[in-house]
Amino acid sequence: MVWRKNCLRKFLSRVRSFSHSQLKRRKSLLSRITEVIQKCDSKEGFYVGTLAENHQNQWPSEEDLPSWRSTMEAYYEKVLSAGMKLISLVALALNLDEDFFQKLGALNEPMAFLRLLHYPGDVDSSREGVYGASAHSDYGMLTLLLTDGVPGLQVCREKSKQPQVWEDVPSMSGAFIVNIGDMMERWTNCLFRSTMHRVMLTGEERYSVAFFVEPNKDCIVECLESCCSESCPPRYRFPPIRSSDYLEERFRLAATASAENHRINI
Ligand SMILES: O=C(O)CCC(=O)C(=O)O
Repeated sequence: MVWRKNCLRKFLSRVRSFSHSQLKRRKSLLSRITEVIQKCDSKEGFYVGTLAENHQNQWPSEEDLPSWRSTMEAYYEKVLSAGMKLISLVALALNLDEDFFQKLGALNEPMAFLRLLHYPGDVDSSREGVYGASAHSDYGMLTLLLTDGVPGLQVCREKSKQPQVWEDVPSMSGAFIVNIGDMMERWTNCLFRSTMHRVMLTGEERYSVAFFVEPNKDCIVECLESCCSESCPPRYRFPPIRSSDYLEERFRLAATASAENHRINI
């Protein structure tokens, strides 16, 4: 998916401006944390949740970063609308109506969120287990990822095979990288596989912006009829689940794993 390059370049410079405004505070925090934690992801992120009326987003002040909030909100709306179009294409590819996921109620109040990411260039990546972002797949329907062109992102096409083979993802100026998420994998009974990916540290500072399209919280995610047959029955490991229950469980597991790593390495 290709957008006007200039527009995306300008947007990334606004993302950097926030990161720089936080630099002093972050540097002292990061050096304290990396003294005690050996094995961790070194990414730093600013999250923007849904823009619905009662959202709990916290923004830098207008005085510190003029028009920053409005830039992020405009980006959020535009990328959400691009994401919805992509989801219509997924529906068509599955021989469903293009508004299938809308009719299902998956997209009337999507729990989409934006993650502005910074990977520091000065983290010692020689130790085993230190990544920009360790291997994972995204949880939702799909993710639109914008990067600043600095390498580091890798994908593993055959995620269940061992040993895993990782390929660099080349960056294309003005284009988004689109990753399928785990809920889409459940819906499609693995016809659309979620993308296992990670970010390696290269010694060069890197910025990226991930936009996660997650379905409405009450939506039930279950194998679509058009994606199963006698020869391809619904996978037993994918029973129907409410979208927000699924997300909560994944966030809980991620937090537990991260706490485990910290305990082991302190
Ligand atoms: O920074 C990137 O290129 C990937 C980000 C990512 O994988 C994530 O936020 O889940």
